[in-house]
Amino acid sequence: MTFSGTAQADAAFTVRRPTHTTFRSLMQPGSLVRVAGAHDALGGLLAEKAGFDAVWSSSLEVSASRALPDASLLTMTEYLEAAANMQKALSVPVVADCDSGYGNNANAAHMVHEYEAAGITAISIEDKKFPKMNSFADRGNSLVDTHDFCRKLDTVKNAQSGSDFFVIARTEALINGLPVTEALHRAHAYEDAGADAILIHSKEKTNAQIVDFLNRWESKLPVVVVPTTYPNWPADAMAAAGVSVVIYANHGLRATITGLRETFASILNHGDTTKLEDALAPVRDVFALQGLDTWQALDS
Ligand code: SPV
Ligand code: MG
Repeated sequence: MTFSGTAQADAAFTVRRPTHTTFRSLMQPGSLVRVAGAHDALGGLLAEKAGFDAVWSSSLEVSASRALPDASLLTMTEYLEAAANMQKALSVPVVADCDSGYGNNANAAHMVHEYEAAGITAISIEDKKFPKMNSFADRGNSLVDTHDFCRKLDTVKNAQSGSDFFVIARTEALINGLPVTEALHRAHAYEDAGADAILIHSKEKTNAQIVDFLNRWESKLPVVVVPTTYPNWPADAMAAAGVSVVIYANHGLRATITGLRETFASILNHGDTTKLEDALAPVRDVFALQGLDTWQALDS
């Protein structure tokens, strides 16, 4: 095909990365922002196409995708690469799970510079000591002193260059068996230190602890929840209870594990793939997710 030089032809020969919204722009009073966990661009894209407002670059998922525990084994650079690769493919914002900030205050400041430069508009840091362990692991974490975490938050907020960058302060007080009063005390202190939202995490089997927290939360600062162990809480009820952001942190990963296990077992057990074909995404579907037509047009 010869290049015609018209505006129409230009459009046909263009591939552009999507431009993405900021996480802060999603925060509207009274509305619930729904976020899905992922560990790569394809998982993030499927969440976006399903209608999620944002994607959580989960430390559990990213480390599991390397078949490693979520225990500060990967470096900041490796987590950043995963988050940045997701953001490059998406129009919705990525919320990067930055664990405890990858070290001391200096590490956390450097982290902000790097994440912001990579186009990430929201991060979460938690009040665990480095190295951290996943919140649901039997051998848990110790928390940093409230004052020390406030200094880290203050450092992080002062390290950002744009006003849009959004910092979620996550308290693990309930995870560590401390009472709701301690979680509230920490959350209010983190607000005073400059946090843009509070993530209150719990490993209880019901939402009772979180509802108690919300009822006693004397602030307009958005509250973020991660209902992994208390799944029985519909989104509209969550919003009515005062939740601003819900993160379904690892459901994509767990569905992938189930799907791959069943698929691989079926192939070996049946001797061929006929039992699976109807349930599998066609290769054309893979091509569509890759944007193959648009890329092929560049050299056609
Ligand atoms: C993650 O998805 O990595 C989280 C949530 O931080 S949790 O696994 O519950 O700690
Ligand atoms: Mg995590």
